[in-house]
Amino acid sequence: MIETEKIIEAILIGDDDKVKVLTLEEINKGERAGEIMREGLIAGMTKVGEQMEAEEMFIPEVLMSARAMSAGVEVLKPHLKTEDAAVRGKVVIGTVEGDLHDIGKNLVKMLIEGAGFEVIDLGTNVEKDRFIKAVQENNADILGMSALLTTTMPSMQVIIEALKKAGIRDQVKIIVGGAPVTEEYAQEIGADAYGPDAGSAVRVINSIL
Ligand code: B1M
Repeated sequence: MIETEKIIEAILIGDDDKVKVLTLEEINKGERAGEIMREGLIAGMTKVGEQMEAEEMFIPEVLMSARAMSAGVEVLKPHLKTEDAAVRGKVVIGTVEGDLHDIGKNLVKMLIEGAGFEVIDLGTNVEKDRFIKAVQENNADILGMSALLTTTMPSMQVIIEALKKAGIRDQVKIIVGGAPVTEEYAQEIGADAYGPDAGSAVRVINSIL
């Protein structure tokens, strides 16, 4: 059984070394990487979010927790990758303008790469022209956009409209995700797909290509 409470606690106090050690212990015990991710690391960040909302945690502590989670993700990375190494398509991905959240986007990127796609990661705070340029220059099959703030979600629609204006909307499939994004919202703004989490994002990409 995964020692979820210990991992969650280590994330809450932002102890990256401890998260690394605990994650490794679970792997060595034979626990599945995806489950350690969900029940330990993501559950830890969910608690961080709750405490942030209740003003029991503040930005510097949240950043330490984020760093601790990333330390665990690094341990899990090789175990999450599949053996499918053939390049199956090109994916341009980024977090939209005004938004600096990248933990979820990085997880999605990691799993997409693991599924055999080439990923061009534009990072965070990506404004529309950079998305459009990257789609054009790389002749991308998929454009993935992440947003974690209700205030930055509308950028996704702005980018889709800009792709239409540039005449390249139909050349690329668009998937959107991030905590405030929903299936309904994805449809409303004209995206092709919505990914509620990293695992589903890979499944959805496979199904829309
Ligand atoms: Co921020 N933050 N934050 N934050 N932060 C949230 C999002 C918030 C919900 C916290 C809260 O109040 N409860 C809240 C947003 C409220 C809202 O808009 N409704 C919030 C706020 C308000 C803010 C600031 C405005 C705070 C301030 O300054 N006053 C500020 C904004 C900065 C900015 O972006 N301009 C801010 C800053 C930060 C930090 C920098 C401190 C840090 C980010 C560090 C980093 O990313 N490098 C941070 C963090 C860590 C969080 C919480 C606690 C955790 C986010 C996270 O990493 N979750 C978050 C609360 C929460 O979500 N519980 C919060 C773990 C991650 C694995 O999940 O990102 O949801 P998630 O990704 C999932 C899915 O959503 C999906 O798959 C992923 C894996 O399963 N997914 C996709 C994501 N992208 C996808 C793309 C896809 C498909 C699926 O296709 C392309």
